[in-house]
Amino acid sequence: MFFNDSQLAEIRNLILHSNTITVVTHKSPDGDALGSSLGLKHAFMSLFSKQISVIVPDAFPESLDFLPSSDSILVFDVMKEKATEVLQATDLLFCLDFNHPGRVGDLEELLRETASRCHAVMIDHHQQPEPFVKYVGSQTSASSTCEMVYRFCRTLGMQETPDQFTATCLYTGIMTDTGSFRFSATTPETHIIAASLLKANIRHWEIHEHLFNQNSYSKIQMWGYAFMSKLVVLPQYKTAYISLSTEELERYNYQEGDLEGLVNYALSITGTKMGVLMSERKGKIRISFRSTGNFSVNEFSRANFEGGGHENAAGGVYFGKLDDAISKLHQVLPQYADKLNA
Ligand SMILES: [Mn+2]
Repeated sequence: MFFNDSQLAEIRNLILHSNTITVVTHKSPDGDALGSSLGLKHAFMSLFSKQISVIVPDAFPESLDFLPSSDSILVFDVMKEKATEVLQATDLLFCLDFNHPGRVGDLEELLRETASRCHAVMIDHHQQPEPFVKYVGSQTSASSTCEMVYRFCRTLGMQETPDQFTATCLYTGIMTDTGSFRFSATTPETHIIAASLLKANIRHWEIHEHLFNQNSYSKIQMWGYAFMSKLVVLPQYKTAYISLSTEELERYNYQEGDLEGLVNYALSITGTKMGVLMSERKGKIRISFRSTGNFSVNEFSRANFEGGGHENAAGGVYFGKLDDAISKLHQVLPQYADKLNA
């Protein structure tokens, strides 16, 4: 367990005596971010009859609309006033699926303020946590934050098989963050937890359907275009990358989440050790890194693209033009040639 017994006792006490509990998760929230946040919300409802507010920095993909109570989420970008009001009234804050205040975008200042003013708990599985809260629940080996939230709630008295709403949320995050149970962080324990969640009679095939079988025609066309015209393979560095400009995204009617998973195809090319996806958003370049084996994209992104994450999956950013971001990638790769070819 990522909290010791005395921390757990303190946190339980805080939950019991708090009037306003709020969950915040990271920017561009994914299945694990939303699943853990809404999962905690539903679990606390059953366990303590407590209402939790969930705040996300910006919009989430429509494919996650099916999550129970997703309509109650406050999106900071478009509901600044209400979200600020809630955070200012918060006396217990949960930070889920991120470990650095820089991961919440425009919400950062307000988050730092709230975290320093009230009691705050982090539950997260990314590398190198920054201890900006008192209770740092970090386990970098965990498959997902949802798996951690499951174990956390179990210590608070949750049944092995929780209610259907909680189970749906937690299953979604475990499934998406493990790449449908195939990434190396998937353990026997992960499967045991998933099995316990399935016993709540959740409709797991529908979850899969929502997440992976709802592609728009324009998205599939964009992926085809990316593969045909925008995929660059650099065999000398065992690296493949895809870059997409705002103009290209708009040409294919880009919707939030449309690029989810695309980077894995760059990595899937035989002989490739690192896959990179760069996309131009509002004047900055958002970057996804994936790797296999012992090449750490966490370190690579931290050193060159102001990001980080996991050893084999990380995010980054470049402030400038897309062409310059590509040049920077070409420029730094030679320093990593040995590691990439090891
Ligand atoms: Mn996660």
